Amino acid sequence: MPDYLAVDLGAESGRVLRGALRDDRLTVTEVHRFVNRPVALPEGLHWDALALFADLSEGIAAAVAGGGEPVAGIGIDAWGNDFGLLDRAGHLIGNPFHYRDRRTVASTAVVAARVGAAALYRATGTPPLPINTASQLVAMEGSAQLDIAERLAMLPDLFGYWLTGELATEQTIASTSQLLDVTTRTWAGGVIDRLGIPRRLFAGGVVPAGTRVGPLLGHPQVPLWTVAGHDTAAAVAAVPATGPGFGYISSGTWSLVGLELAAPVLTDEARLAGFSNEAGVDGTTRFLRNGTGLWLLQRCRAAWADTSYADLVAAAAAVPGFRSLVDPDDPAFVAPPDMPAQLAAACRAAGEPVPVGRAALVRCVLDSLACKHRWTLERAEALAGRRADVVHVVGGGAANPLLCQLTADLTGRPVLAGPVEATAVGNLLVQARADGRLGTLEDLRAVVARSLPPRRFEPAGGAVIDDAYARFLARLDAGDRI
Ligand code: LFR
Repeated sequence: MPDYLAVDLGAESGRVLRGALRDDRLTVTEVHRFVNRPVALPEGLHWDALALFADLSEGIAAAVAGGGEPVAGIGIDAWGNDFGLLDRAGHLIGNPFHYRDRRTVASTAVVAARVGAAALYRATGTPPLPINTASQLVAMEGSAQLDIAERLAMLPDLFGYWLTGELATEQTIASTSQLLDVTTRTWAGGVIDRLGIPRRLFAGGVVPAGTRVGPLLGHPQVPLWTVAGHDTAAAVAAVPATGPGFGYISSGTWSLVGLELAAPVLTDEARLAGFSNEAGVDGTTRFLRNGTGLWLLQRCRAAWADTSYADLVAAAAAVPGFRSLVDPDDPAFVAPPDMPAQLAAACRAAGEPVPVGRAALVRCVLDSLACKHRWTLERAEALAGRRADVVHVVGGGAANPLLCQLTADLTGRPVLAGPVEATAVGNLLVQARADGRLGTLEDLRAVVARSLPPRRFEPAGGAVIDDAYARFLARLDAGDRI
């Protein structure tokens, strides 16, 4: 029985993992891990695409040469929105920008104004967000780079192109652009024209997850498959749900909180509440809101340098909860130079007690995230007219027991936590299915539930929780309070 390789790129690190599917159980082993270090240049914040490619290539070479079962495929997933531009010779033009680069602060409103906010949402299912590919391309208007660009490659597709020489644009990652038609899942030509973005960039069309792209240049016996190229789509495909009535939180740098639906919700209410209708595998819609997640904790840990997540979370569990609450989506948290100081400043400005010490700050972050998880889940339910009986937490946050317990307490639903490696698991299982070894999405999820059973957290409930949530609501922008 052959194995599969997943390249899983996250904002903090990248990994190459090997997946073995035997007797309907998946075993995942990490082969190679590397840091993802964004680079700030005077003209903007970039991803180091060449370093990422060198690292992932090294991981693939080690996995293919490493003995054991032959490798029958490889798939790449990454965060959304970001892209490289290729010139007419197929060469990368400049360094891909990071979605946190500030150049889109003004262009996001321009995008909405050119198409009309409501029309744009009905066409693409995506609300105006500065991270969107559309906002980035409009910010590049008139640049020499855009002038000579012939094709746009979303990041996982760019790496796939470098591995195989073939450029295929995968549907789930394309749906993070705000340029994909939410109904037909093909490029939204009308929107692209209204935005003044050159149509030629999108000439190649879009293919679904599970398409064979071609053999790897360095390893001709190994094919590249499109998987769910968007990490969140891969993670949601790997939710070990046993029935339809579930909510999910893909919890990492971001908290993606939402529901899986058969059709998009394109109402003005959904748009104004900031919900996206992202493409999932098999025609599903990921109706979710893109919220700030463990980024707050990641930047605190980076500032403190000498500590581990496990120690910080254990310390936070030992201090009193719900003392200080902030809105994780406060724009001041997007890219502050000093996150602990920014959190303290936000508490001070809101009249909340300023957390003293690391444990209290981490507690403030996790309490606030759990409150925002509840707000987002309830909004999703109200907008979609569907209730979730359980909440699946997948991704790095599933390894954070305090965050999972708080999320159960706040949402009042059982939380089923795991797998932590959901993105890689989704990536691997989409390949195995494309290779003819699995059937429906439910079959994929049953494999996950069998192989990596989730940990259950029961909600506690009580007056403390209700009071905390009422205080949290007062911290939100007036338009967001419900
Ligand atoms: C999560 C994620 C989110 C996307 C954000 C930025 O890793 O892919 O879905 O909104 O990163 O691209």
